[in-house]
Amino acid sequence: MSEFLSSEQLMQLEDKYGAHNYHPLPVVLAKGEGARVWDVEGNEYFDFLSAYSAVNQGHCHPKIIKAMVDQASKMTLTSRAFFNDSLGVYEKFVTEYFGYDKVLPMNTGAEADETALKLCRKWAYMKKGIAENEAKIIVCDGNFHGRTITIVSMSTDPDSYGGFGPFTPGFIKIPYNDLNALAEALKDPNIAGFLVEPIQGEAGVFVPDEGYLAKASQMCKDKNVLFIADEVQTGIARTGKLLACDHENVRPDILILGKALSGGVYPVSAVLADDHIMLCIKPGEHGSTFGGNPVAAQVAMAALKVVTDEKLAERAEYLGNIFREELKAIKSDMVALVRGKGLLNAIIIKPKNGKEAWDVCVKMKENGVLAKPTHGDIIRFAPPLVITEAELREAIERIKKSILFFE
Ligand code: IF1
Repeated sequence: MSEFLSSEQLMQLEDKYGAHNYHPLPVVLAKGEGARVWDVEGNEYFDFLSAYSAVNQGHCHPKIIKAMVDQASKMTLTSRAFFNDSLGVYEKFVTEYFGYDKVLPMNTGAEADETALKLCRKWAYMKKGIAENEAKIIVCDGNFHGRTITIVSMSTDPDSYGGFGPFTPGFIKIPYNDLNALAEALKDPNIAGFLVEPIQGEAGVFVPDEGYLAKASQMCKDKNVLFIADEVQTGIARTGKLLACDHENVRPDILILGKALSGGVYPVSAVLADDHIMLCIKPGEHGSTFGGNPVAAQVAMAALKVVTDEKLAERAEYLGNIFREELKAIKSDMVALVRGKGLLNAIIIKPKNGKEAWDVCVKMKENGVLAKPTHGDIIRFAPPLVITEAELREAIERIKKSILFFE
């Protein structure tokens, strides 16, 4: 094999040797720094996906990389059979950072969601007094929480669940952003929890009505039902606050974090809750070989310090307003709708002359902006939060040019 493989050759390798569970944009990335990435041929792009909001702190943030390299050269993994000298320090840091009694460390978002579901069920039996195996958890149509069997059992997207049955029982599906449906579902005394994304990401950055989260959380409290927020994608400054729930001063009973908890450097996820909930899980009842490992602990602390030090929430708020304003001003009937919060945004593309969101993304790629369509007609825009205003404005010009190309 030659030393340098072209984009074409690398794409062929993935096609030939990798499972076909993705359909990527035809760009092969080799390097990243801040809001910019480069393909193997050296072409430069603005990254407007940020690995689905994992890279909020920017690609290869030097402080996060240093934390990882320093720790990796000392000790990488002990398992939880033994203590390690990073975990407790991280647990103190992360619980104080988000304001909870306890954290349960995992690796991926899906694992953290699964953990939250198990914790909620355990609490239902130990504390709420629901009869064994009768607990139900309310979820929303259009949700995305990951890819495991139990998680796809909650999904209403046939691409996610189709062909993967039989499914895990115990979930009640209601429409998102519908408080009447929630009130109706909450009448069942066997409801243990309500699992919700503060903004639905996969559904195309669907922002619920103002007041939805606050009212939903209060309704859960009234019924002694746990309000469980999946902030895997919306959390860690993405929407202009540390958590998307902060926009409505909602404090979830169980908080689920992933992705940018590590700045996209390493798989780090977490479930946070207070003692009366978290201590329902006892030794031996849940865990993970890699969860809470020393590298993850050091990386997450560094990643969260960057969020504070570089005021990433404030940046997301400020830059997001510019971004939506400028995109709404594009004079093209292909732009049917612009929506989002902070730097988590999307546009709905109305097809024109047979050209749709995919074609716009291919054109944007040619013009140096990377984003990915979802559901055929939606393009998500989520640059790293460290993007400068000048970079953002340059990227907006490229996005405009790409859309106007089809006029
Ligand atoms: C893929 C979408 C984003 C998530 C929320 C849990 C997880 C995710 C709210 C699971 C993951 C991802 C995974 C990624 C695509 C992606 C995604 F398009 F599907 F909806 F971000 F927008 N909760 N989201 O958004 O986290 O186990 O992956 O660490 O390729 O599946 P994970």
